[in-house]
Amino acid sequence: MSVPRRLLLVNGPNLNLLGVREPEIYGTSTLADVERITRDAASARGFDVRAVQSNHEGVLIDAIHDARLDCAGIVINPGGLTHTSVVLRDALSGVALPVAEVHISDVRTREAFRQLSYVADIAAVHVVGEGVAGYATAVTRIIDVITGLADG
Ligand code: CA2
Repeated sequence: MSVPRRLLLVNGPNLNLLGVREPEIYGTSTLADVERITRDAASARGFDVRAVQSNHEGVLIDAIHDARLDCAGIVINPGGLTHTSVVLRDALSGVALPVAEVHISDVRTREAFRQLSYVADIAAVHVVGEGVAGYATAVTRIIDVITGLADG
């Protein structure tokens, strides 16, 4: 079976507030901007994007499970669930698609609790601290993994 030319973009809890609160940390771009940046980067490589953002963990898990049917990879900013959620990690490893983990801020230089990611060791691509442009980086690098141009 051929590989679908589609990515799932997942944005976790509170990322709907992008551009509305805490611009000093997360910038002024909105979630709509993030989705456009992601679609444009994917489109440049002949991929389309299904985007989901939710403040509810189960909605994210269901979207990840559904990606198994028609997506070739997942670009995810799990938000605060990065640092807490075994459930999200299990969903990602369960579908066995290549994963790119993105963080807008540089989590390596913030509070100690942000240094732990339950997703990091199952992700093929990691992008941190590039602002919302990091989503385009993540798309390019995960498509390289999907198409065999890189091994992550
Ligand atoms: O830097 C990132 O992208 C984070 O994943 C963002 C999460 C945070 O918990 C992670 O440690 C790092 C927070 C998402 C909430 O986003 C907001 C945006 C604007 C205003 C308030 C929250």
